[in-house]
Amino acid sequence: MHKLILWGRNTSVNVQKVIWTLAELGLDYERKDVGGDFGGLDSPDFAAMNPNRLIPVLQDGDLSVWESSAIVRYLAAQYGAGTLWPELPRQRAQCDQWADWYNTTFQPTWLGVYLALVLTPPSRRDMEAIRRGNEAVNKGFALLDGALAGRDFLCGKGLTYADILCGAVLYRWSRLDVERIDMPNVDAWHARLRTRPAFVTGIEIDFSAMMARD
Ligand SMILES: N[C@@H](CCC(=O)N[C@@H](CS)C(=O)NCC(=O)O)C(=O)O
Repeated sequence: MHKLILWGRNTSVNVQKVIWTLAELGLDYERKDVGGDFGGLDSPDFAAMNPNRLIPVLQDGDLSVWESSAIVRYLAAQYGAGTLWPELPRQRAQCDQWADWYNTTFQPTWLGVYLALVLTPPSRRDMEAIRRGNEAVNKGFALLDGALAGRDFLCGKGLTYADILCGAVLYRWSRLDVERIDMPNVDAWHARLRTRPAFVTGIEIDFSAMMARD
């Protein structure tokens, strides 16, 4: 069987979603460090795989896929039918609802706060904008907390691609100095995810070197 190749540095949360998925599925793959200080996104070869010139990119034989959600869904559908990829369209609709909400609403919200905090030196931070952004993030966490009441995972009893797409932020967010709401169901979900070796190896990657300093 040909080897899967994942392009992207492991400090990118979008790459981490794919690393976590590959590990959950027990797939053998090679990861190539590109992006950030590694560079490599401007080469013609990379553009041929991803004309949008961002990471992650997955190669599976002659197939190249970019956009982390598309990659996670592809891997789940191709290699995780019945587990990460629920069989029934009505179950997948629930997963897609969370996946699309995460992509269109939640990630842009938390990423704004993250970039304003982590990639901005302390003396140049706009703390009022950070506070307002964090309020919106907490509304997202409140939504997740309500959805997780009485269930182990977002779409039922087992881990699906919805948990991977929405849960990849949890480690990063837990390391930031921000005001949090009380969210016992999200905390329990996070604790549950932390029992999975694939989560720990894929997601809990120190990013302190990326923090901007004065
Ligand atoms: N929506 C895209 C976003 C991809 C993206 O913004 N990737 C960032 C890393 S998280 C990137 O390639 N940045 C340039 C770099 O790392 O050099 C996805 O989910 O894959």
